[in-house]
Amino acid sequence: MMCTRSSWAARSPALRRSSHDGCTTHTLHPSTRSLPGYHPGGRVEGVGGSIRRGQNTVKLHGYFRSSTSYRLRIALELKGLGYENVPVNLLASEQKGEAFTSRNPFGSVPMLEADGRDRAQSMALLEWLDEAYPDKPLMPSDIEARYTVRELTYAIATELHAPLNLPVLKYLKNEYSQSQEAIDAWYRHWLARTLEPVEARLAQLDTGDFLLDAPGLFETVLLPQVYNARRFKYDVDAHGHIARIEAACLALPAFQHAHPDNQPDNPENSA
Ligand SMILES: N[C@@H](CCC(=O)N[C@@H](CS)C(=O)NCC(=O)O)C(=O)O
Repeated sequence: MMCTRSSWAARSPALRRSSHDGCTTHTLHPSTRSLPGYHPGGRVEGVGGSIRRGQNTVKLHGYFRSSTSYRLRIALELKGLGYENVPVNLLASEQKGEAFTSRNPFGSVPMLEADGRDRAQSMALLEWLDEAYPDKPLMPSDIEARYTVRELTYAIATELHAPLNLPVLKYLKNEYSQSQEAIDAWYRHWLARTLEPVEARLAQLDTGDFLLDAPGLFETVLLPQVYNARRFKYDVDAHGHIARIEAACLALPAFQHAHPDNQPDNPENSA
């Protein structure tokens, strides 16, 4: 029999992490921010009190609409960690320039500059952040609950994000001469293929506002994908559990601060 949310709790108290809203004292004033180019050497924007390990301030090199950068912003906010935001303009292909690829050979965002290293790959980064900054963990301590979080999170990160990534969409358009209509259909096809089983699993688990009792790794990876799904006019509301978790997350300051609408490199926020 499938383990429900309530039976988990009864069998495994470790599942019930202490609740926190991920609220930090950061105040964002997007409208007062400029739209900087990629200036990796300089401080572009401070957000709240930056975390320091050793002598280094953590810097997040990202793009406001990048779902993988959005993951990192949510995680940093949930953990209450300040950071410097270094915008990388994907539309200007700054991620492919020598200044960036000499530091991150993947040529993609996010890149986290932390502890004297330039770190790439969002899932590795999320796991590293949780290990390096264990306060307000993104993962529960119970092994079965950790498995559940990973099952759902990695379905989204590996099966959903990969075929919907911008270089894939560009390749379909430029190399295979696909119309925007065909690309939109591709996008919705792959969304459904993963969001439907995720929704079914959430129903089996009888989830509430969050997968567990506070947002963690799953919500950190889910929310950016749901944001993209809505941009592509996918009917997210047909998935009741996913839509409810989305609404509960968006009500929290941590998710609001991390949202693409509130980023300094969002052109809507330039004066
Ligand atoms: N597997 C990588 C994927 C990163 C990724 O695809 N980033 C996108 C933005 S969401 C990007 O930089 N795209 C520009 C490009 O690849 O040229 C990760 O999880 O960090």
